[in-house]
Amino acid sequence: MFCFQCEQTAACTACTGAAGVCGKPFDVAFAQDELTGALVGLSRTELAAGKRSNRADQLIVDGLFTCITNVNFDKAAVDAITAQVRDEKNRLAAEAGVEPVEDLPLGGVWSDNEDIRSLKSLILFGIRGMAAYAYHARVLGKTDDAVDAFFVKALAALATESSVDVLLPLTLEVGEVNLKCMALLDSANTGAYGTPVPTEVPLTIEPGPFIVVSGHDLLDLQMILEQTEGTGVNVYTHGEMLPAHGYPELKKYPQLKGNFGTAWQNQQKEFKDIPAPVVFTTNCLMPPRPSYKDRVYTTELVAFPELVHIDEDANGKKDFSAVIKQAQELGGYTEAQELTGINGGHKVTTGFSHGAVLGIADKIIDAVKQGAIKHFFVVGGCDGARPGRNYYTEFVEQTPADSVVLTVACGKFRFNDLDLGTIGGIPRILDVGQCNDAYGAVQIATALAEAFNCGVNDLPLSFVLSWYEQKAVCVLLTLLHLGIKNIKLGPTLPAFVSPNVLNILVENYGIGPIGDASEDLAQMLA
Ligand code: SF4
Ligand code: SF3
Repeated sequence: MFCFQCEQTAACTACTGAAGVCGKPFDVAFAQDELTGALVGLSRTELAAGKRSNRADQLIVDGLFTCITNVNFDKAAVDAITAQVRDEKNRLAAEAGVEPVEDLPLGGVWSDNEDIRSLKSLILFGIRGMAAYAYHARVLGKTDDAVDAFFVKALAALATESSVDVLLPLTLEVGEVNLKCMALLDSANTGAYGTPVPTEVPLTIEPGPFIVVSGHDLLDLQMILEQTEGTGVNVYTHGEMLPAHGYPELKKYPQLKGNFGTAWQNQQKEFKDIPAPVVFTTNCLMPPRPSYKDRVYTTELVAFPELVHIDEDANGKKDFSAVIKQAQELGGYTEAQELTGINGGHKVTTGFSHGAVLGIADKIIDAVKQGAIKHFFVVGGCDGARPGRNYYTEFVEQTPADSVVLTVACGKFRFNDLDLGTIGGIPRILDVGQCNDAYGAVQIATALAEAFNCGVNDLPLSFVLSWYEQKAVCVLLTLLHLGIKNIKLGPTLPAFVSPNVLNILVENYGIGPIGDASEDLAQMLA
């Protein structure tokens, strides 16, 4: 196998053995390459036919999302999508009277000249990330033709383009289109569930049966909340589901009690002993240990052999009664469990969406004018297992008292339980939401720049990002597309960025690796 798409790739180079560091076996890695190659064949056939189909749009989103790290470990599930992709390709070709284009063997991409391989990887991994966002918008009934058309263009380019001059602008176009895609998801989420409001989320688990819901998909959480009503079963978010607490249409359910656990990499330890089932709606699923395997459920594109997978029926509804029944049988705790975050805090806050923050924009702008707020930091991105990630806790702890930290994605669990106080009633840590809510962080930054009549790069604002999987790749490309300079990235730089491509990023955008937290901070404040 060959896979180097995530931050924990073996020896910071590539996973090439019998299984990846994430636990993905070689046969699943091959199946995912085959699926991706089939998506390229489908896309090229659509271009030859001069038309797309809804079915193909859906399959492309599904196929790309399936290959994201920690989503799908089930070869049969991957192969089933590949078969549907090929069927749709042949159907489309026959309908249009063109020859179906052959699938692309991905081995050729992995063994290409390192700069071409690097740019194609940025494009492929970026659109995989973007597909996850398109998927969540799609389940809420929202699509954007420009986004779906771009998947086709980018996939086809993996086979047809081989020059830096074409691939480099296409890489930045991933960022441009991903901005549209994040905006689409933002409107889908706020349209369905309202504009998030600042919300305090307890970390205490109350007595009685409960379910833990992980991942990014708010529709799944909504269905679980509807189905647990009146059952006596409480619901706790986990990982990237935490920001759900801020949405009015989700927080209205009294059984949505709080958040359990921290970021994904701690799940094998955290899930081991809980008397409750866990539902994974997206990444990041780790191979479940035998001690809790019978309590883990998957849905959507998440799959792992032998775990119970909950599929939707013809009306798009899912039946979570097996999960609810198991929660009742396990019974939960008999006494309240006062759990804490990584730093010992008993609660966290979320819901500082762009809608909520821009609602108090006057207050923030006044605080800046009066010198009460001197600097903003966006500290966001994925968490992960590498020890160097303590950087992000140290960094946030050391930010000065006259600064505000905006955060998105699961990396926040390194510091979101810290009590850094408030500035004129504004909390110093503002959780904007999930990784896709990087869109909200961008909206906030743009509004600040407008208020001060300057560019985003002229603001006292610094970006400190952590990455793990492919959604971080598309978000990073969006920030580069917006011309944001001097981003610090860690804990390591992606293995798929070649020295020449890195040089381009450094020269044009001043992007650089994280170093020592206090030195980096001093440099940003200078
Ligand atoms: Fe390795 Fe990451 Fe690929 Fe898993 S997703 S096989 S850890 S590079
Ligand atoms: Fe986390 Fe897996 Fe990336 Fe949406 S849940 S950010 S790592």
